[in-house]
Amino acid sequence: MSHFESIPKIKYEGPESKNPLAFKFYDADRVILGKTMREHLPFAMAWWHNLCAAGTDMFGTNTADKSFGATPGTMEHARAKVDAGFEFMEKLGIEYFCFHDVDLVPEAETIAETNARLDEISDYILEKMKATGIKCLWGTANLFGNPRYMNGAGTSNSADVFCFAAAQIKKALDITVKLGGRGYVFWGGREGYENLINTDMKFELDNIARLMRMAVEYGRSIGFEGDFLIEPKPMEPMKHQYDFDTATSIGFLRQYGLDKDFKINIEANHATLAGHTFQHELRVAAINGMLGSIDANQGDNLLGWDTDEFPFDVYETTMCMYEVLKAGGLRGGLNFDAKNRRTSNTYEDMFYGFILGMDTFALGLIKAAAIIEDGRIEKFVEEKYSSFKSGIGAKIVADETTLEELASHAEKLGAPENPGSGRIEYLESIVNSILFR
Ligand code: XUL
Ligand code: CO
Repeated sequence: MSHFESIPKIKYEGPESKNPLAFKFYDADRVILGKTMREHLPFAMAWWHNLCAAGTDMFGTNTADKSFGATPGTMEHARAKVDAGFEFMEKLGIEYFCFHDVDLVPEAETIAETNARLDEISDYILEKMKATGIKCLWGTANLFGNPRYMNGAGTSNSADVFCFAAAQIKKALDITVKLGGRGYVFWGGREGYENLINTDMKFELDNIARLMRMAVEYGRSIGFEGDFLIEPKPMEPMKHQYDFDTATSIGFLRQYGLDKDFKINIEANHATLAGHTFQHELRVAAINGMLGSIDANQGDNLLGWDTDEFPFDVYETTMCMYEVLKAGGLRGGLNFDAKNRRTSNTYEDMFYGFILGMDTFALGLIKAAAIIEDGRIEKFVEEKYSSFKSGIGAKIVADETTLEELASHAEKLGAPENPGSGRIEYLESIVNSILFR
């Protein structure tokens, strides 16, 4: 049975096409810098936004119908979501999906019953994966929705709640391994605090590190070879989230000896909430060898929360793909952690969202490759630091000098040297001339 009968397979028709159900820029087999677009852009569908969320917000209930012909809260509905999800991904040529445990099945009264449901649905998903070639990018456990997690999961004050979290992680890892997932994500849902007045920050951080260490030990013991990933976010739902940004998360991982098993999953809208650009977060991860995966979405400059919009800002995706290309590609993929606006409430809108997002990243890839091929920006940056290529600069970089030698070098120079223009406006105009040619 088809859930999206009126929607054809989405094809590439080129920038001139006026067909709303066609790609204008995403041409899967087109080769860019030696790899196809499909290889550069391992797109994934987020089970939660696409198949579960139906428009409920703080002020009102669902506007969209995600029942897919079944009664929500039943296993029949869980299976219908699998059918709809695979049909959706096939029609768009999306090759990966990501899930939380409770996106797949309704949570039951007991852990044993929930786990039995997860076994059943993952069998069904596996069948679909075999039939279509679609793969699992990453799995995770939802450790924030249930009221038991109101004070956190790995950072909860309750040892019993900590054990519930462990049980969910264990099962989510089982399912991720069963489905061949490339990664396992820890987004610290309620791992943070509302107020330091009632919080033992050091205790909470030590504890969540313990939970992650046990997850790594268990995961490796059942044959999980992929990356564990932290997905940083500075705020929301907690006022302060411990995994504030990439630098903070890397510091945490190194402090607790978890950095060999973990990488970072960078979400565009989380970067901007942290007061960074998306590009900044990618660069920090890349230079630390921690660039794992991307949650592809976009925030809103006027709103201070996580709006999870489908990306349409080509400048942003260009700078993202510039970082990804320079880092040698992604280990993970590009998961559209994005949802339709509440007012875009039809099945067609679900497709329009992905077409927009995929085209925006395809354009970003094309333009980032063009910036690299153009070479002027990279050449400028290279030359900016050229004083370190010879003379005293080369000695500094080779660690072959002392503070005394540098001081006497400076004394001989007399007046301080002008370090040279940063040429920001010139460089920005190069980006524009490549974007809009
Ligand atoms: C929340 C968020 C999550 C994670 C997975 O802001 O991004 O959906 O991606 O738990
Ligand atoms: Co996310």
